[in-house]
Amino acid sequence: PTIDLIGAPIEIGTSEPGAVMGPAALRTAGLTRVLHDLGFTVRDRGDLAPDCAVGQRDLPAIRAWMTEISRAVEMALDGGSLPLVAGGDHSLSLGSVDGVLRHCTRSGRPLFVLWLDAHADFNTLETSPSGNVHGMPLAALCGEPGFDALFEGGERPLLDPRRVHLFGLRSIDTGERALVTQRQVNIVDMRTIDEFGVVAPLRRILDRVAAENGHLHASFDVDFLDPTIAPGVGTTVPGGATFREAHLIMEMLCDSGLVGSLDVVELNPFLDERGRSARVLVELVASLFGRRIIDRPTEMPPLE
Ligand code: DIR
Ligand code: MN
Ligand code: MN
Ligand code: MN
Repeated sequence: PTIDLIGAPIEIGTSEPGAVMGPAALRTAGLTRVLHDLGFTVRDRGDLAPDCAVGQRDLPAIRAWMTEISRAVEMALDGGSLPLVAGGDHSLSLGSVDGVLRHCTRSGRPLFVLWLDAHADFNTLETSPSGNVHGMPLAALCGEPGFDALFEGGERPLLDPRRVHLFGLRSIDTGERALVTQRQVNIVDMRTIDEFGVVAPLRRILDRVAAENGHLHASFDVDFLDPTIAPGVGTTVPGGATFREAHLIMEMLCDSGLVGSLDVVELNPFLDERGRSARVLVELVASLFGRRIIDRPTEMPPLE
C-alpha cells in the first residue's frame, strides 16, 4: 500500500499565523518514518506551492490553493494511493474533500466524511462571526450559497450533508447551529461522548459506511484533542478528547479498513510546546495506519 503525503502549508483561512509551519513540524516529528516502518510506501510529494500569496484571509488566493490540493488528492486516489494531506489550516479540506468527491463520483462510491473537530466548520460568509474560512469548509463543500468564487468554474460535485459526521463538537456559532440542524448533519458532540464514550457512537458511523460500501474521508483538526495534550493550535477549546479516546478512535478506524483519505490540520508549531502536539499527532496517525501494542483476537476472551 502506498501513502501520498501532500503538504499544504496554508494559513489563509485563519487569523492566527503559524499553521504554515504545520507540514514541516509533522515531518520533523517523524510522520514519514513512522508510516514507512509500518510497511507503507510513502511518497512525499513535498509541499504544494500554488502561484499566489501565502498571506492570511486572502480569498482569491484560496481558490488557487484549493485547485492544487484537489488535483493532488484526486490524482493520488486515481493512482490507487491513499492521500494524507498535512496542513495547514482547515480551509485546505475544501480542496482535499473536493478531490475525494471527484474520485468518488467516478467510482460510484458514496463519500462519508468524519470530521474530528471541536467546531462544526459549517459557517457561511453570512453566518461567520470571524470571517475565517477555516470555519466554513463544510458549508462550502455541501453547496451553501456564496462560495462559488472559491472553486474553479464549471460543475463541481457536492458533498451530502447527511453523510457528514461531526465528532467531538463543543463550540458552535449561532448561525451554523441552525444550519447544521436544517441540513441534517450528523453530530456526536462531547456530551454524547461523555455519556456513551467514543466506541458506541463511532461503531454506528462505521457500520453505516460499511453497509453502503462507502469511502470514508477522515478530517482531523488538532483542536478535537484536549488542549492539555495538544496545545499547538490557534483555537483551543477546553474539554476535548483525551489521548486514550483519540487513540482508540484511530485503532477502530484502522480495524474498519474504511478510511480512504485523511487530513491532519490546524497544527500551529508556533503555539506548540516543544513539538508535543506534533508528536501526539504522529502517534495517532501511526495507530490509524496499523501500529498496535500486540496482535490480539478482535473479541475479548470470555472471563472465567
Ligand atoms: C469559529 C471557529 N467557529 C469560526 N472555527 C474554528 O471562526 O467560524 N474551526 N476554529 O476550526
Ligand atoms: Mn477508489
Ligand atoms: Mn476545523
Ligand atoms: Mn476546530
